[in-house]
Amino acid sequence: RRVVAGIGAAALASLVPGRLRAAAIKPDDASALLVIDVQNCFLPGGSLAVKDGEQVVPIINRIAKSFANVVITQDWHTPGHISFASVHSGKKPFETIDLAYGKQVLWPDHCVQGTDGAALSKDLAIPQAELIIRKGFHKDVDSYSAFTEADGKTTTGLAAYLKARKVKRVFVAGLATDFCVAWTALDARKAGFETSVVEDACRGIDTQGSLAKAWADMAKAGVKRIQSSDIA
Ligand code: VGL
Ligand code: ZN
Repeated sequence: RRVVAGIGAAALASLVPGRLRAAAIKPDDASALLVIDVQNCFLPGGSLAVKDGEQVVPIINRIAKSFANVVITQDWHTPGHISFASVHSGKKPFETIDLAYGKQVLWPDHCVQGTDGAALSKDLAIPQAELIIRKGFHKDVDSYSAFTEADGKTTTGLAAYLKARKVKRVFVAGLATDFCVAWTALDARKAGFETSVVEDACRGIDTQGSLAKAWADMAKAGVKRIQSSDIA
């Protein structure tokens, strides 16, 4: 005889910690999906390829069908951008430097304006997307976030756009979890949006503990961590 009687296997499974399924989320007209930096440079063969980055594309295409409002971002750097290791003598990619606005991770050259590497993945299929927002186009300032540049004050206009469209909730997906996705989600909270990151619709770079730190910072800021299967 089983120890636990009178409870079905499915109900029992739902009691196992970590197995609790969130109630299905149905995006409404006040919800927007932010699709972050699904660009060739961050995909296999790209100059700053994120491991398994291509796996987010079909997931994003699927969940995007549930959203009336979709905003896509593009990292969009000048040649010789300050975030490129190649412009700092003696520095290599993934090292850091101190800039006027704070600590900056240095990257391989990537997402240079107008190049094929900066183009959105040709497999991204979100025809109803309403806005493509470009960021990181000031040569001396980086911008991981889709809302505010790394100087902490120059805005991209995205918060004002979303508020004008009466958006209250944002869902963030794309590349990379620990940089542009996380910074976008944190700024979304600062701007007063209910914010969820769709974990399996993102992949991370994970340099010097950045992925764990990003999830900790997001949890502290009240960003919800959800899965694509939670979205109806
Ligand atoms: C990103 C590093 C440099 C990102 C952009 O999209 O997460 N990461 N530029
Ligand atoms: Zn960049």
